[in-house]
Parts: sequence; structure tokens; C-alpha cells
Amino acid sequence: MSETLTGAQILCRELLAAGVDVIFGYPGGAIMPFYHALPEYPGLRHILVRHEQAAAHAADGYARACGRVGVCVATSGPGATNLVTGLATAHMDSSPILAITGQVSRPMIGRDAFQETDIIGLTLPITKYSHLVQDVSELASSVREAIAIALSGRPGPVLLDVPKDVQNQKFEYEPSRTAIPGTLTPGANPGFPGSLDQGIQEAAQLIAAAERPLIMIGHGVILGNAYAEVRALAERTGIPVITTLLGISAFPESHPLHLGMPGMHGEVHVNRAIQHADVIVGIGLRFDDRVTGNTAAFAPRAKIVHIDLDRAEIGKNIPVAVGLVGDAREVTRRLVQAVEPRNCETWRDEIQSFVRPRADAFSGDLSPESILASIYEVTGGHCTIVTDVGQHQMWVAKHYPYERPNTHITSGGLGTMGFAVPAAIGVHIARPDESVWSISGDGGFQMNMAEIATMVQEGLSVKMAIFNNGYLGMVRQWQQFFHEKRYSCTPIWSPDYVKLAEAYGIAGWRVENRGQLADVVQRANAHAGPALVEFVIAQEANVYPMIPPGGSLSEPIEAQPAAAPAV
Ligand SMILES: Cc1ncc(C[n+]2csc(CCOP(=O)(O)OP(=O)(O)O)c2C)c(N)n1
Repeated sequence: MSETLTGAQILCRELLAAGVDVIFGYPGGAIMPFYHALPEYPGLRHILVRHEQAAAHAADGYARACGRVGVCVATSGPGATNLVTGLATAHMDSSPILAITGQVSRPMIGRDAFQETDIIGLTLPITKYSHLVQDVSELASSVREAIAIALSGRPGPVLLDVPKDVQNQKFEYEPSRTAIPGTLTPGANPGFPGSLDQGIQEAAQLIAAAERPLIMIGHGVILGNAYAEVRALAERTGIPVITTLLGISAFPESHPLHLGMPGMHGEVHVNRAIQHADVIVGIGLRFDDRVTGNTAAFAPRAKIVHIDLDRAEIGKNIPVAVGLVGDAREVTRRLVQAVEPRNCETWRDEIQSFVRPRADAFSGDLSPESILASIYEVTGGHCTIVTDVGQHQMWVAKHYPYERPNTHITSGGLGTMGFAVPAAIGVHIARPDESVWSISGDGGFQMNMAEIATMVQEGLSVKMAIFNNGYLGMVRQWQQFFHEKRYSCTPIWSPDYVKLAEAYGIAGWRVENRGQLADVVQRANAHAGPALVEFVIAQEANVYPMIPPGGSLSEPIEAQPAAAPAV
């Protein structure tokens, strides 16, 4: 049965039909018809952010936490351009979000109208799909198609630009749930000779013949829900597992086969294992430059088996011996069936001999590691950690003992400072029954701290940790190592965060020594409402080890036990 509805009403109806129940957004002139219709649809909860960038990050955090499409809404012009960083962040990390932007009315397009921006042109390279809806008659199908594209194959962000007059246009609307077919043909191995089965057999033979095999897993394992299959592969073969930054929490840290993170800030034994490996099975990762360092010197002895849903990733950065195009879960499941049971004990013993004693050279007793241990202890691990970008992000990646799947959320590909606080809002909405802690540096926190107001207005009990070292720490570290310690523009002033918390009417604490740690973390975690904890850490603590940018994984800068490193 059809009904006469406006474009704005059709938008709401289609969102509800797609299972959307929360929207992060900010109103303005060109999106006003949509906001006018919204109160008629109480099933769509709207979270009013304080900046559209935060709406995109919150939608991204939500999508990563629950696997459903995250929706953000903005007006034309500045509202739409404010979404751009969030869309690029989601694009780099394959997160399915739908951005809906208002656009000036169709007769005004192309006339430099007030608040007109070509947001389609701006976002084409950072979305899977950007589309200007030209008429109300195509609106419903555009929403369905956009959401299907966001979620299908390798997920990613999509944008629908809806002119104001299209939102006001009336149309005989008939609900439809036509399924849009997926993009992959099961059994095919596009772009590679032979079938997927042949490729799996070849991979199994390589694994059987290998003396020093490794499994490296990335975000695709989390997106593809391939935890059990990866674990089965590791346990059947005894092959140690390396988790990239975005693969963290895809494999339990405490598992005897878990090695740790590779790359620029990876542990020495992990990178050495890569340099000694003769076969690497990469699952759902893209061998980016932070993982490989100098690609010419990366894993010089290894034949690479690369499993990825996105054909374009295979062989893009690293030449592969066997490329397997497909869903991480399905292909890994088939690989488990194809491999013979084996045990890599000798190789694992060899890797153990690479392990170096920790020498982080922290001064002061409030080490990042002790803070993270406290959060883990207090929450019993029932917590999702959302990190920002910088040194604290690396400390979390290296030291937080992730046991449960998909409990580590961070901006890996784009490295977007300001991500953690708004993304944690989205995660909290997706997972209301468990603790969500954002962890930021004093720089990144100040980029989006206005979102505390969003938490207060919407009653969102997010816990915010600030690692305050008085610097843009990661940049200062690079200045220390590679720019003759010229700390140009990296010291950063902060407000009194406890007073800031007070001004917003939320709970706030400052922790300056280890004696205060457990009590404050406990109180913040138990507090019914948003809470902020500033941890005052050593100003010049560094993240070790470090592979210099473009360097080989074989040449790390390591901490000198007592003093700063010679550079
Ligand atoms: C939006 C954005 N601007 C600049 C950078 C470059 N950058 C990377 S890390 C970093 C310093 C982060 O400092 P802070 O937030 O205090 O965290 P810390 O490194 O001290 O833990 C900067 C400026 C970035 N990643 N993102």
C-alpha cells in the first residue's frame, strides 16, 4: 500500500526499515526538512553532537562496535565539510557508515549558493559511494543501495547528498525490501590463476613445508568475525600469531601462540620473527608501511600467502606467492581443513630467544602500563578501549591485555587525533552494558573535548582517560630522535581538567602517582555518568622500540635501560 510522504519522511522510513535506531548529527538550513520530520519517528534516536566531525567518528565507533551501519547527518557546506575527516577515517579502516548531507535546492546547485559545497566531489576518494539524490522518486532505492554498499564486501563509508527541495518533495511511497546481491562469487578467485580451492591447496603445501611460518592478522579478522577460524588454524599448526594495530583483540593476548604487534612500534622479537620467517599467512590486513617498514627489506625470506576480501589489497604493497580472495572467515575455515596438524615448537623456541627484557625508560612511578593494568583490573576486562592517536595509542596497543574479541577500537589507517572521545560515544551506544574508556593524549583530547557536552545532554556514561605529558608526545619523540631535540611547537598547554569536568557537571579526577591510581580508576568506572581522569605522566617518556620511518624491521631503536637513547 502506498502513502504520500515527503522526501524527508521517506528518508526516515528507509532508515528504520534498514534497522537504524540511532543517528549522530547536527542540524542546519539545508537539512531542516529532515529534522522537521524526525520527531514523527521516535524509533530514530538522534544524538546531537557538538561538531559534525564527532558525528562521523561516533557513527564509526558505533559501526565498529556492533557491525551495523553507523549513520551521521549534517547540513550542506560547513556541516558537510566537517564530516570529511570522519569519512576518511572510516574509509581507511573499512568502517560502514552512512553520511546524509543536506544540499542546497536543485535550482541553486552550481550557483555558489549560500552554504553550497560540492560534497560529492570532495568525498569521492574517501567513500565507497557518494551520490547526489536528484529526485524524490529515487530516494528510497538510493538509501537501500547506499547501505548495502556500505555493508557489503569490504565495508566502508557512503554518502547521500539530498537537496533541500528533494527532502520537501512529495511522493507516493511504497516500502520495498529488495535484496541487493553481494559482490563476490563463491568459489572464484578473481585475478589469480586457478580456483580458490587450488589456491588453498597451494597455501596448505607452503605451510606444511615451512620451517618458520607465521600468521599475521588484521582488521579483516574482526570485520569478518573469523576469530574461531584463525584460532583453529593457529592451534592445528602451532604457528605463532601476530596482530597488527587494527588486528588487536582478534586473538587473545594470553594465548601461548600470541606474539604481539609488528612494525614501527612492534616488539623486537615480533619483528625479528618476521625477518626470519619463511612463510607468512596474512589474513585481512594490508601490509601497510607502519607494519612493513622498508618493503624492500621486509620479511626477506618469506613466501606470503595473503587472504583478503579486497582483491586490490593482494600484492599492492608486498609481492605474494599465493593470493586468496575471499571472506576471512570462509577462506580460513577452508584452509584449516586443508592443513595437516603440525607443531612449530623449534621455531617458537627460536622466537623466544629473540625476546628482550623490557626497558621502557619511564621516569616517575605512574607508568602508562600501570594505568592500563589498573583499568583492566577494575573492569575485569569487560571493557572496550577506544584510543586516540599518539604515544598513548601505542602504549595501549602494546600493554593492554586484550582477551575479548573486538574490544580495541582505534583510528589505524588515517591516524586521526580527536577520534577517541566521539568514537567512544558511538561504542557506548552500541554496548550500553559494558564499560567504555576513551584514552587520549592531552593534544587529541583537546581536539574534541567539546563532546563532553554531548555525553551530558544525552546521559552517556563514557569514561575518559587523558595521558597528560604536556607535549604532543609522539611528535616530540620524533623531534627527539630525528630532529636534534628541537621541540618546535610540541609543548602543549592544558586547562585544569578537573575544573573542566566540574564546569560540564561531570565527575573528574587528577592522578599524579601510583598510590592514587586504583582508587580513582575504581571510582570513575563505577560512577553513573560520564567521568574524566587526567593521568599526569612523565613528560619525556618514549615508545620503544621504534623502527625509524622507512627503515628496516631489522634495525630498531631500543631503549637504553637508564638514559634516553643515543640518536
Ligand atoms: C588530526 C591530526 N593532526 C595531527 C596529527 C599528527 N600527530 C600524530 S601524533 C601527534 C601527537 C599527539 O599528541 P597527544 O594527543 O598529546 O598524544 P601523545 O602522543 O602525547 O600520547 C600528532 C600531532 C594527527 N595524527 N592527527
